[in-house]
Amino acid sequence: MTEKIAPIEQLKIDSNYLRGTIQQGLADPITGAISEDDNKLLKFHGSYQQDDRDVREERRKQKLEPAYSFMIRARLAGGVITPTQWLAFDKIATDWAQFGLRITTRQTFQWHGVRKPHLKLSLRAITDALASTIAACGDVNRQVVSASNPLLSEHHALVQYWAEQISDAFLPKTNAYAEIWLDGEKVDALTQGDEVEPIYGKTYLPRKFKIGIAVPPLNDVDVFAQDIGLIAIIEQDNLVGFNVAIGGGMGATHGDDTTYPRLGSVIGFTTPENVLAVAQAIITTQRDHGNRQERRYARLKYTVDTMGVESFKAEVERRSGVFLSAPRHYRFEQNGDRFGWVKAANGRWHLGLRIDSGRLMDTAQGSWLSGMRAIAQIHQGHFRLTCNQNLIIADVATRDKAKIDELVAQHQLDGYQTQSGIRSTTIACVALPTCGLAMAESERYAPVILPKLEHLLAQHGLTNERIVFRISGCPNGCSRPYLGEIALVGRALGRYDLRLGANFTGERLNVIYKQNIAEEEILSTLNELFSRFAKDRVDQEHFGDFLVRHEVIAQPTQKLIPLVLQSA
Ligand code: SRM
Ligand code: SF4
Repeated sequence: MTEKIAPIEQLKIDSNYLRGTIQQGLADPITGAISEDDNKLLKFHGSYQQDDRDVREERRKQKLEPAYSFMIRARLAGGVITPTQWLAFDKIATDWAQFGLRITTRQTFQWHGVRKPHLKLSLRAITDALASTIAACGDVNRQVVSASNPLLSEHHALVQYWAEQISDAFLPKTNAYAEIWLDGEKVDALTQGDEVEPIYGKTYLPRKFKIGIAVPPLNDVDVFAQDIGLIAIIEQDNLVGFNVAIGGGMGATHGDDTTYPRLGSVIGFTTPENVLAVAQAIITTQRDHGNRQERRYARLKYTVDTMGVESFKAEVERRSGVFLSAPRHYRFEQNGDRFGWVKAANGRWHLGLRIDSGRLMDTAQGSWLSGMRAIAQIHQGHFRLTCNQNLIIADVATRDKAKIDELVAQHQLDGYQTQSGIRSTTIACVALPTCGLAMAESERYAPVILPKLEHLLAQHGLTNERIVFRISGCPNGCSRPYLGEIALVGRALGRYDLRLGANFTGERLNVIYKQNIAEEEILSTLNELFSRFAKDRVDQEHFGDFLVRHEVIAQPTQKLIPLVLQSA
């Protein structure tokens, strides 16, 4: 007997290529919401219905419907945007959204709190700015993330080219997007040709799918957290190809050991010319072998573990006709961002700015929205969003640096100059009040816990120590917490699992050190470990490595990189 498919699979089949009744739902003035089924389909268009959880209970008592609104996510391959796009996005944030602009952990913008009547207007404004939101969420390949900064060297520019090629190659082909949001107008990159989905078919993929490209020595995309991680291999100053890692992913469920974070397995090397064929073979293998009965096992990582890495690789080679040769040597040095001015090979400048949890709003701590608007009005180059929720003002001529510096200082965007080591690496996911899955605070907890950690670190002379710190409001892991040297993963309001021991380069997962603890215990536990670290570390040893060497935590079980490569 064949197993029953998950309800969402039937919904996709019945949706007429992602149309459902979204259009009718948008036109219904009685409610601020759309139907549950349409909300599932809406994700494929790059938006989620949410409600303000801060007022949920109060509204329930008053017998009001929840305060519905929509989150919108842009699709920006490699996170590159122009000043004109910046100004258009800023206008959407100012006119129709509630919490400014938000840079995500996948190098794009989100807008939160957009009301139903403004949803179509916002998506239209995004496409008018020559961007889109298609397939920014949903069971499809999302935008491809890629190493910052695209203009730093010729290799970075080439890698950006490949990120765009791959991102475009796996866009859905349905006309539904143009029909619903653009009144049927054809927009070339969005609606190419006939309405068939040659790669996805009617049921698209079993689950979300993510691709990222890193350029060593910087693992700023967390390449081993991607369904497909591509590691650019540069030999004799040429981009000769990519090592291919498959089956990375972070999401897990508390108390369910059958779900787990996993680092990508490196299965081989391919040349740039073959990378699209290899990616397509991986995607279609997942399409055909991924679990469509149990959604919690539907990510590529479970398909890879069910089939076995070797069989999966053989299937990819068979489908693509490409032989994957032995992985080439590479070495990562860190997985966070760099800050301040960096001069590129072509003499142009790039300024890396740190943003608390990627949230761009005007607050007492900095006028991020108006400051960046003023910069976008005069900037001649590009902007680049990073996977660590930060921002690069890219491609600046030497003569324009002083003006940018002046605006940065004027709007208090210069915190990067004085930040502590731990602050420079911190990522916190959105969580409350918009995320429907949050169990604890994250973005709003970061400014509470960080000064306390900074205080402890200062007492041990560790203010400048860069320790990768991640907070997530639930185990889904949107801040990639399983790659934090220190991580807090939400269990309930005010309670977190404390995880320790990932490494500084994003190549080792951490493990749970203490479960379900509150702030006092988090701080006292870390205080003791910081004290030991300050006294007993050797040379430049990182915190996570120290904890493993001293067996404070067990050696994590999954070692992803064949040792032969690490020591090569
Ligand atoms: Fe995520 C779901 C926010 C990156 C793993 N994520 C969600 C939702 C949409 C909640 C929902 O399903 O109702 C969150 C919306 C919150 C809000 O109010 O905005 C959400 N995820 C985010 C963002 C905005 C976090 C951030 O602080 O920046 C990131 C948007 C990225 C983007 O631009 O596309 C974000 N999410 C990630 C990452 C990190 C990454 O991809 O590098 C992960 C871990 C990697 C992975 O996919 O394994 C991640 N998000 C999840 C999961 C768990 C998936 C799984 O395999 O179990 C969920 C839940 C789900 O899919 O059912 C989820
Ligand atoms: Fe929401 Fe959980 Fe993702 Fe945080 S990790 S944004 S709480 S789904």
